[in-house]
Amino acid sequence: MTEAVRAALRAQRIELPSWAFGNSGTRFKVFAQQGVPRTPYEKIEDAAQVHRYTGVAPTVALHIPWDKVDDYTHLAAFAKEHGVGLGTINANVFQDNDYMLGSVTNPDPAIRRKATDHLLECVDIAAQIGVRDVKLWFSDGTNYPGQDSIRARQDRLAEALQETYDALGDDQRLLLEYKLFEPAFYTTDVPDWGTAYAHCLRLGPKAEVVIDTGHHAPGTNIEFIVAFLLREAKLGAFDFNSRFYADDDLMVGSADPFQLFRIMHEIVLADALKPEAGIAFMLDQCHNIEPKIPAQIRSVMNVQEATAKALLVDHDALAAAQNSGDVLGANAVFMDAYNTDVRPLLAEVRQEMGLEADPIAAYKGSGYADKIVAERVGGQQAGWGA
Ligand code: RM4
Ligand code: MN
Repeated sequence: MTEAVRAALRAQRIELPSWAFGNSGTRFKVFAQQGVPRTPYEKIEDAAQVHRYTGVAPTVALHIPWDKVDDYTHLAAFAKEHGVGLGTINANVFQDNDYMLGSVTNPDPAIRRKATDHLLECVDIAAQIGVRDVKLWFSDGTNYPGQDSIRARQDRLAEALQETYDALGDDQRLLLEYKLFEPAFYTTDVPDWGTAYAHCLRLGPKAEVVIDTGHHAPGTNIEFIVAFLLREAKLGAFDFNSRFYADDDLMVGSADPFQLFRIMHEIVLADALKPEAGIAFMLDQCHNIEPKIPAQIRSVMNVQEATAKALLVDHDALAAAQNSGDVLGANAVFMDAYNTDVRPLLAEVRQEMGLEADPIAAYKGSGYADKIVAERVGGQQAGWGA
């Protein structure tokens, strides 16, 4: 049992978002930090630090156009030299003036064309570097009743998704992400998992749903959505983060570590933790007031801790209690696992992997933070919209 748990923890993979390393903030203020990357290359250097001390974060998701470069194969080679690889390509059709009334659902066909062309560009970039997943999130929606036809917007969305889907290579996937609201406040065109699921179902097997943990109404039972989509083989990926109120993008496992454990329990039950199961576990976070690299390291550790606890659930005892109607017994088995301190186990797993037991201390001791502050002077820091 213990060796199986250790092996699963060693094999776990968590993808980092390039944008977590750039400056970010709220609509009120972005607090710039010293040493922040100025180019996609520097973001990859920082992401490589997270992998170096955790050993389980070997890929970096890109956001286009924030990470636009002339030569993606060169960027991929650079990543490889730094011990990491490029991951999911994220489309961005939410920051252009043309998209005020929507991107792929815009009433203007010329704007829809421009947006869909960007999605196709993302599929092409992914193909150039041999990346499997293209992730789509749309800010599209309306602010006022009557502003546009809810139903026509679904038709336009379906059309753009179909064209993008048709461009996918055999080994590629389209990942469709939903979000309850914001920036549109009255209707959102992909507001929930049901809408994303229905579109993916029509598209076919290469289209799957992304669950961003921050994109639900307060109190939503996310593990139910996880269990349902896993059963339908339509769960493609997670965007992990934490929320207290809305799309807060705080460190995963910080607001509600118990929820993260419950999610990982469904993953373990479905044997979907291993990379071959095809679920991409990504972070989608912004670090507005805390230093970014250690915040990413902490986030990876939080996912590892929830995963370790989920792996420790005694499934035989749980099934026996469930099947005999032992409500309290079943809950006790579940809570025993959650209440286990898995930090010593994870420290041992890291040492087995040739890493230091405490990744945060190891990073702090490396001097990297001072080095980037000294070296990265001048130039334009990366951040929202950069
Ligand atoms: C969106 C969504 C996407 C992410 C952007 C930055 O709210 O979560 O996944 O790419 O933000
Ligand atoms: Mn997301």
